[in-house]
This record gives sequence, C-alpha cells and structure tokens, in this order.
Amino acid sequence: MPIVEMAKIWMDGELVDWHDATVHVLTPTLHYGWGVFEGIRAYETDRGPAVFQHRAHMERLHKSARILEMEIPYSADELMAATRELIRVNGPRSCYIRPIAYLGYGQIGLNPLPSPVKVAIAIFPWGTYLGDEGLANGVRAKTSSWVRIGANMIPTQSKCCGVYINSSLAKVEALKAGYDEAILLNEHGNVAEGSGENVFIVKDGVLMTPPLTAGILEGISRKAVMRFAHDLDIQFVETDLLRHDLYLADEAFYSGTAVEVTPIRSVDDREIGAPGPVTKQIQDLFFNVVKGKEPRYESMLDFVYGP
Ligand code: PY5
Repeated sequence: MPIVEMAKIWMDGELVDWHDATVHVLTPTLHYGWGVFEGIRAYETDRGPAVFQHRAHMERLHKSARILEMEIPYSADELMAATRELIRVNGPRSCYIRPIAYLGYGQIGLNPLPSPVKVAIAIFPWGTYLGDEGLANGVRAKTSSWVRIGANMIPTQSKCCGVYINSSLAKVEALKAGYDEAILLNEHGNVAEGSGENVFIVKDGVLMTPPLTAGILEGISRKAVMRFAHDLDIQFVETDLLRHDLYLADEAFYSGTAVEVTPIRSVDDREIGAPGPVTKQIQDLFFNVVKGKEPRYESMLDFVYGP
C-alpha cells in the first residue's frame, strides 16, 4: 500500500515540505542499517487526535539509541512536542507516526561514532496493518524458516533499522506461501514474535506470551495488553512457548502498534479459530482505550490539542 502523503515532515527541528525530506545517498545508515526508529499511532477521539503511549515510544527510541551509542540531540519531551506540532500542521484525524534517528552525511567507514545523529519524524494516515477482515476474523500465520536474530547478534531491545532485514525476510516468505504474517522462532527453537508484532496465546483460560529473554522486542502494546489482562482479571504468564503450543492454543493474537490487537485464526494451517473470547475482550478494551472511551486509561493518551 503506497504511503499517503502529507504536507510536512519534521527534520532536526524544522518542518520540511514532504518531497524535500531527503537524505544524501552516502548517509551511512542507508548502507549499514545503523539507525533506530519507532512506530506510534495517533487515534481519533472526541477531543481530536491523541497519541497512544507517546512518551513510552519516544523513551524507547532513546533506549534503542543508547544501546547503539547514538546520542539523540532531542529529549523525549522535545520529540513529543515536535510530533504534536506535526499532527496539528498536517491535520490528519488519525495517523501512524514514524520517528527515525540516523547517521548524517560525512563518514563512510564502519565506525558510526564520528557521524552526527539526525532525527526525522514523519506522519501519515495508515489503515489496518493486516486488513480489516484480519482484524475482525483473524489472520493466517506461518512459522518462519528464518530464525529471529539473537540478542548477541544484534541487540534485540534496540529497535534498530538493520535488524528488520530478519523481519522482512520472514514477512516475504509468509506472504509468498499464501499466509498473512510470520511467527519467528528463536535460536533455541522457542516462539519469539511476529515480523513486527508480539505474539500471545490463550490456553485453558490463561494468557501467555514469550518472555523478553526469548529475544523479542519489548512491545509497548504488549505491555498494554498485560495491563489490560490484569485489570480484566485474566490469568497471565510470561513463559517460553514451543511451536506446538501455538497449534494447541485455544486462541492466539498479535499485538503491536501497526497490527494493534489482531487475532490469529490459524498457524501453519492448524485452525485455532478466532477471535476467541479472551482475545475479543482485550481487543475491545484496546480500541476503547486508544479512542479515548476509557477515562481510567486516559494517561496512556497524549491529546494533540490538550486534554
Ligand atoms: N516486535 C517487533 C519486531 C516490532 O517491530 C514491533 C513493532 C513489535 C514487536 C511491537 O511493538 P510495539 O507494541 O511497541 O509497537 N513494529 C513496528 C510497529 O509500528 C513496525 C511494524 C511495521 O508496529
């Protein structure tokens, strides 16, 4: 799906015309993948657009950068203010937000440290990641032949650009085989996550997801799901899962900013059936929260035009 263009992109403190938001072809990030990014969503509420978990995402951008020894020259607060301004200037009712910190022009050796760190934030409307039908009735997942990269290969807690080759290989493989999305196992053969999503299953009423030690990204939506499960009195455990646990699950779903909460209706053609009652409960609460319909969770929202 092509990107829906907006008027302006924020680049290092300035609002630049969409088509002028370019970088030099010799920017080292393009060659080696040394950069970090975020994916954030702003939802339409009755008080205008609100950014879900805004601070958590901008803080994770900083954490991702810190692991790579990149110093982002803007605080999380400054980046949040920039994003709110960008939404006001471009005017979408809801949007996806893509901040990226990358290396500026000047060096081309493999040492990233001498390069200046540049930051850009783009926003654009983006619909349901795996389709409206998938969101309602579940998607078909395929266990990938690609192994999720290990934490001692590329740090998995850094949402860094280069690691997404691993994700995209899995995504392409799944799509070409006729599935909607991948599930990657880690080097130990345990379930890790989707190409750009965390994975949950429900078995005998217990919600389960792999622990961070499985080499997954600590998803901000994952954390929200855990909080919702707690508040809904759903039993929950972080535990290593094997491939057959997916096959034998009563329910399964993906969580993530792009994918939101999307049920998984089959894994490797084993029908799970979706969406199950626990998935539905969490999905309903998720959408009510992001749309500003749950006062109890309002602190998870950053209202672009103020509270
Ligand atoms: N795991 C990986 C590898 C991810 O890339 C993502 C987010 C997640 C889990 C979920 O994290 P969160 O809940 O914090 O979003 N993926 C990005 C996203 O915007 C990029 C997807 C194209 O959802």
